[in-house]
Amino acid sequence: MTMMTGAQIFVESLLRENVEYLFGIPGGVVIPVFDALFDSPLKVILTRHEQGATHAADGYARATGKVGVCLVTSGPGACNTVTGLATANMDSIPIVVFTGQVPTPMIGNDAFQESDIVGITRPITKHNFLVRNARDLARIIKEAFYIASTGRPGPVLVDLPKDVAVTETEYVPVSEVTIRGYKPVLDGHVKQIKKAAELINASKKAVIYAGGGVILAGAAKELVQLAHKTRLPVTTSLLGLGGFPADDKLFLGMPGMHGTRFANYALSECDLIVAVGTRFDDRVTGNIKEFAVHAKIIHIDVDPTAISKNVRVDVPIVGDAANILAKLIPLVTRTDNGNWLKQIEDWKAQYPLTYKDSDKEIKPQYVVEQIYEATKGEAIITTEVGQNQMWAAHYYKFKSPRSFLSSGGLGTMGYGLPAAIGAQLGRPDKVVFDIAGDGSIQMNIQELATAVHNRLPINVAILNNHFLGMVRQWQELFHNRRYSSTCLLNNPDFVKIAEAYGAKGMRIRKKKDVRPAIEEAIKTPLPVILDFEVAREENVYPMVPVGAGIHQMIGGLA
Ligand SMILES: Cc1ncc(C[n+]2csc(CCOP(=O)(O)OP(=O)(O)O)c2C)c(N)n1
Repeated sequence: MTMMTGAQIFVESLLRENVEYLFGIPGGVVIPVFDALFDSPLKVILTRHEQGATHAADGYARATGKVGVCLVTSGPGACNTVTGLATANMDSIPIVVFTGQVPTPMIGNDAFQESDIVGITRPITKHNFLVRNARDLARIIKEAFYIASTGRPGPVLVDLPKDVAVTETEYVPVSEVTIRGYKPVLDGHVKQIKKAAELINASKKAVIYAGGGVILAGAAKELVQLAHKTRLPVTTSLLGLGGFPADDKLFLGMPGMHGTRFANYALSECDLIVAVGTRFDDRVTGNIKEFAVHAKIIHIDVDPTAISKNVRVDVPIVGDAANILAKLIPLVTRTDNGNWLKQIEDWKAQYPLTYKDSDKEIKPQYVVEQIYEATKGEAIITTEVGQNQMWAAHYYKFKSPRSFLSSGGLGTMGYGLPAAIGAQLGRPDKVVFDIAGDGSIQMNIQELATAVHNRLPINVAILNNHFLGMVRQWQELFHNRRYSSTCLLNNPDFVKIAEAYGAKGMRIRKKKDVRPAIEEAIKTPLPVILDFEVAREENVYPMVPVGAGIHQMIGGLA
């Protein structure tokens, strides 16, 4: 019989899950757990804020496909994970967050640094646990990793009271998981798959619309096979970027509010949508009454509750996308869609995704294009939220899955820098860029210390327009240019901030200096902040105004 403390069981269980990194910050009730970690091979990445820890774990998970792990203290530490949990939950990212809790006899007594984190996070986690007894710990950790990473992935929180961590108990390793009521369906219904193939084969104007689920399921290869065999054009949601190579002739870019004209026209005119691992977010559909009015819809998703939630679906198929596509591919044929492809080519020629470049000022789109060219499309790009995110999505041509990491569902400013840290730790072989706004970067800029301490050569490209740009854009277009609370006139000197943290900082004011600065940053073995002074009132186009159908775009013809 092996006796161990809860803290020792915690370490042992994480090692059995092949965890390499834990992101977090210690505090009173988790000191025993951190003490057990001190002698273990697990590497703890001490962040400067718990929100940073959760986004770093999330970035690690998105970049590697493994589960990201956090460990924080009770009360304030636990509460600081809320935004990271909500971010991971909206985008179906597998992370496990361990929070310290006051000793079990004190729970509910407003003890020092107590918060009901299980109650607080119930609506923003896939599942959460309060561990009441050290004997249950090994099983709960096994279940937490299993739930986070199977079916539709998502964040799981495990609340760990201090007495559980210090109590000695018999350690019995757990290798099997059976959870009543939790059995993700992976196979897909054969008859439904056949029906889907018939619809595809009969279609004349079909479009494949893929989402982040394709990347999560590892189904990118099958998606390419399906598209090539049928000759169907492919559009991907923001989170699906990289799920289909952007340089493929069949690629339409992203649809929706800031989608390409040709993707939006294709979805509006098509006779069939083959939706894979996507949830028809309102940013994609626009006015739902006007969305794809001529189309039948096939929807493949591992989460049955995502199907028919936002749009009516003709052929629902519940299961793992890679699995289902592999069964679908032998049943489909090359479709008779020559006229449709010709129509799409015409739209592409008539309404290309482009912008008016300038030699007098630096255009933000130009910066993204230069990052793309300098990294040959091989980098991992994280983004903050706002115009920077949309320009990154449009002008970096993502070739492979897990190369674009961005907060889609929640739209979390402050995501990009910590996510870049997680991504660089998980993929040390990759060049990592956070494409940032001057507003967003200030939300988690303290994580520069984490990057410097761990000597991570991440690059932060700030598209500095001295505005909360995306909000300013809406104010310009829909509120008569009344720039209420969107001017950032007292930004700090980002070069000095970089230097103060021990990173490298560069300010770029001229177009000719953009590319050399990017190349220098890539060569620098330290974190680098590139502060690009860009055109201040550049807009993201095309744009679908709120309430309009996605065929009703404004701007975008350069
Ligand atoms: C945490 C958080 N607060 C507020 C917002 C609302 N919001 C969306 S975009 C945006 C402006 C972002 O400005 P900046 O980071 O400078 O990027 P830009 O749009 O200029 O590229 C704001 C405030 C948000 N998405 N997240």
